[in-house]
Amino acid sequence: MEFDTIAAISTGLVPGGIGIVRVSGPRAVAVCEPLVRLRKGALSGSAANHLYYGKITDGETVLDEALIAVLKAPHSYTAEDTVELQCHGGPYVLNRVLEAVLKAGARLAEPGEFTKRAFLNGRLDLSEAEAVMDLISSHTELARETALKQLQGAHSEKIRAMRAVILEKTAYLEAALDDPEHYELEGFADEVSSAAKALRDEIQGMLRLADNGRLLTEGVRTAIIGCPNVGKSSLLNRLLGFERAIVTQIPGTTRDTIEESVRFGDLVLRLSDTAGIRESEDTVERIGIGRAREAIREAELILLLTDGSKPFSKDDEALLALCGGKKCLLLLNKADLGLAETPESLEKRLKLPCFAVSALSGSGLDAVLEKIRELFCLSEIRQQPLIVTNIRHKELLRQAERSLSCVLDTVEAGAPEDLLTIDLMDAYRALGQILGEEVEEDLINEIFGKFCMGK
Ligand SMILES: Nc1nc2c(ncn2[C@@H]2O[C@H](COP(=O)(O)OP(=O)(O)OP(=O)(O)O)[C@@H](O)[C@H]2O)c(=O)[nH]1
Ligand SMILES: [Mg+2]
Repeated sequence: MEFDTIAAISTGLVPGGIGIVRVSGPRAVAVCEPLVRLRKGALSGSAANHLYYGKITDGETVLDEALIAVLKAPHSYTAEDTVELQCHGGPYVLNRVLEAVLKAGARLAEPGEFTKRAFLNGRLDLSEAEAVMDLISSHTELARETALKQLQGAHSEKIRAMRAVILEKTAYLEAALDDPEHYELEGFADEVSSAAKALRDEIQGMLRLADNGRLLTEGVRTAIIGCPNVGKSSLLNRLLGFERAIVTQIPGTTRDTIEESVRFGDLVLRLSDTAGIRESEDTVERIGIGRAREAIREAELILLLTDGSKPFSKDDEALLALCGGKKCLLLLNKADLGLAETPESLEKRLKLPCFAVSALSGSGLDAVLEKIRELFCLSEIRQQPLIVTNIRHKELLRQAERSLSCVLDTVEAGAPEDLLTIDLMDAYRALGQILGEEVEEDLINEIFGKFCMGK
């Protein structure tokens, strides 16, 4: 495939020590040649994979001093000839250098286009290329680890291994159907069935962890809810470690939903502190209460807070009913004032995990965080060699799972063997699309379009 030569600023557009203008394509060296003044010789005569010190010029004007890296295909990020101009990291300087490069004949790269080239040139498969974006946007150790494993091909390897099994079975089936004299089909359906079952189990395992994996890389959407004045905003502030929300002794203090993210080691919570829920005449408060209900709907975890120094009330009970079907923890706050009921007795009665806490002193909160880790299988996930976080991959895994289920049904029903190959090939194709095989161009453009500029 023949491409044109593209350029972009590959580092962030904020002042920094260095900033890089990357130029990639068959004419990368030719485009940069007239702009670069080395101490000795010309850029075209320079050795590959070396760094050179030189000046970047635009006509007579010296724009910057830079280190210039010349990388020759296929040993570069894009697998094409690449020149990296490592300039001073000021947005204005970098823009001037980029302009000069464009004037010299390069085209401005689209977002993600360098990575797209790496994919189209076969250096990365699609799953690996997508991992680049995940790595750039990772905020947690788990997200970073997962993205890097994916980038290094762990996912692709597993998918390829699964496809190899499917292909082998399909090939035998096809051959046997074509040439029944030389290939034995007797008992083969059972063999296909056990292979399909093993693959389906593996995929189901991946999907199960995928849901939790996403929560842990993006953060668990957590709503703090409760009646007015029970200490919701105090809890938010305590978890954040600073006074984010206003706390007063007046019920109805919080009117709007407040959202903040906080990290405890590997656990990331996207907390929303909500207005205390009660019947209210006050218009602003009523709107706030509506938002609190919405926060419950969107939450993946609910921390239902009560004033533990008072008995569990009818109002608390009504709120608990709102949380039906969600992961929910009951926190008996203000434990420092003495508890009206023990967490153990409430836990038995309400059948949900209860904790005595104090937003004032912070006591009891470590146990709550530990419980959340347990609820979302954090330690189990950490031990997994592989977690699928990409939504596109998940959908394709689901498709493959469905096709394999059809294979099992066909064998079960004793239907003719040629029906098996259709579903086997569907599963094969769905898995292939994770790697970028048989993927439509539009989809490729959409995937890379989500990348940042210069990547
Ligand atoms: N003793 C004690 N007081 C607390 C604790 N947590 C909160 N309070 C007090 O309870 C009152 C209400 O606290 P907030 O955090 O504003 O309660 P809230 O649930 O956000 O209230 P609304 O926003 O009005 O619904 C304040 O006077 C806090 O100082 C606690 O753990 N122990
Ligand atoms: Mg509040």
